[in-house]
Amino acid sequence: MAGNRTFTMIKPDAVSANNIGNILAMIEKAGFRIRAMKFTRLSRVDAETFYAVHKERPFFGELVDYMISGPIVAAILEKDNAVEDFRKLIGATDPAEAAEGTIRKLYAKSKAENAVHGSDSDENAEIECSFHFAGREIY
Ligand code: FUP
Repeated sequence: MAGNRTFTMIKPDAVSANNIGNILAMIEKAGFRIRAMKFTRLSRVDAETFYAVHKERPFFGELVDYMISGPIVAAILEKDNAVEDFRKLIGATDPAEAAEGTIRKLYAKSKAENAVHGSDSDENAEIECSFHFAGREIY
């Protein structure tokens, strides 16, 4: 059975473009409830750990540099079928390929600076929620 939680980050490009409110509005309008949220900035070690699965990819260095270039918003979202429904709401990794009406189509600048993160499986959602909110109360 699909889980009901996913993890998101509003990435540095969307924060610096003043799109936190617009993106959160789309998330709430799509039926997700925000269960935890923080405005923060990743350290280099945080970003390298979070994206460790991509460490052999050619874009890893740029990805880490970008993710620590400014503050982000991290949040735990709840909804039935959360992971899959959130991936649909954010759209394809590359905004040029993202469907109309998706968050990335509207707000992402490029494949690298693509506005939002969404967990890609229930297992990773659990790991990513813990990475950012371990030990914190979830309301
Ligand atoms: P997604 O799950 O849609 O966020 O995409 P991936 O897990 O494939 O990639 C993780 C992040 O790496 C993306 F958000 C952006 C970055 N990336 C690049 O910078 N270049 C690429 O070619 C692919 C991904």
